[in-house]
Amino acid sequence: MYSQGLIGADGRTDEAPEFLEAFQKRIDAEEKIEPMDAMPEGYRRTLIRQIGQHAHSEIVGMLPEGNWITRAPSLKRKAALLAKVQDEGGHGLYLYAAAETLGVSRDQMTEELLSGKAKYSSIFNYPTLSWADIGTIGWLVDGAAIMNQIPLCRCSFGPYARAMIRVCKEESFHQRQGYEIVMTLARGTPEQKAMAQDSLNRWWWPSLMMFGPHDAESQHSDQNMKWKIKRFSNDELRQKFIDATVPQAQFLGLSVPDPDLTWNEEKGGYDHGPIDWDEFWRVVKGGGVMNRDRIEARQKAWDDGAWVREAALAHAEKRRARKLAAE
Ligand code: FAQ
Repeated sequence: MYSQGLIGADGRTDEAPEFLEAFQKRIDAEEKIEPMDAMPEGYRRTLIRQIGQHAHSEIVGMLPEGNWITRAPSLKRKAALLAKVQDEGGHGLYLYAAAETLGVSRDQMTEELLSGKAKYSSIFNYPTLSWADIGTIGWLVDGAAIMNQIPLCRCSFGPYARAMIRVCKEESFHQRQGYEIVMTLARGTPEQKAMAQDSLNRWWWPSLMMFGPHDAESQHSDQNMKWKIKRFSNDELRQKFIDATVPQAQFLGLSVPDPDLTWNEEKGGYDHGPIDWDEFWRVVKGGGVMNRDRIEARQKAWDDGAWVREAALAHAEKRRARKLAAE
């Protein structure tokens, strides 16, 4: 992925201090930065890294749920799931387009994903073992995505912020359809309720990991908050997610798989048990159950789509030549 390198992010930069100060003033005044505006190289690279990772996550994120379209238990469930998976594909496309305005091509971003240089969200390296997982993904994974993305609607970079508004509206529908699936199971037979509980047990901790490492370990947070790309830290968003989600689990009569989870009256939120960061980094670095399958599936889609890209280019070239000839 695009590392922030030596420019900007760590304070070392070749760019004039007056330029960086003037840019920071625009950020502090809550002005939106647009693609043709002058921007520090570190800001541009950070956005390419984050938006690229986000786009890859949406596209790879279609795979775990896509796996269940043919096995959805009714026509209604199939139609809703199909629409959801298509929405995620749309989100990936807006995000690739937003990143392209920063001077990176979609081909470059795809190459970085396929070569393992670019990351995508750790959550999509877990398998979907039962129908309940489809409900749980909508409830928890889309729920976590919304918690992270609502503040991104106020991101300082205009195209990213604007893309997030529509994305959040759609994610909000996804979250509700997921919760409704889990509610149906939780109110069903004892076997169905057990299936919902087993799914919550498997997805709870990976969902908390979606917010990224603890603040003390988060290498990009400080600079990203200064540039108003991020508005809240990883831990702040994780806490908001836990506080919103635990009552939803209680309402369903399901238990959150964390024996240390306790309400802390003083802070007005839940205290939680330790997150297994070894597991997080193992999954991020390619050692999760599904990492290999996910990249193989993306590689196959890229290879199978080569003729479409070639045909589109040939068609565009023909049109251009025809237009030139007519001039
Ligand atoms: N997985 O310094 P920080 C969705 C990496 S969309 C993998 O804290 P930052 C919708 C991070 O990239 C889900 N890698 O980084 C959906 C960095 O590595 P790098 C995706 C992770 O950028 C639902 C390193 O660790 N959402 O779910 C993860 O300040 C259902 C150090 O971390 C977004 O991408 C992780 N979980 O904060 C789709 C939202 N966490 O790049 C289908 C936008 C951290 O230097 C179905 N992104 N890393 O090599 C963000 O808000 C931020 O990038 C964070 C990370 C919060 C993810």
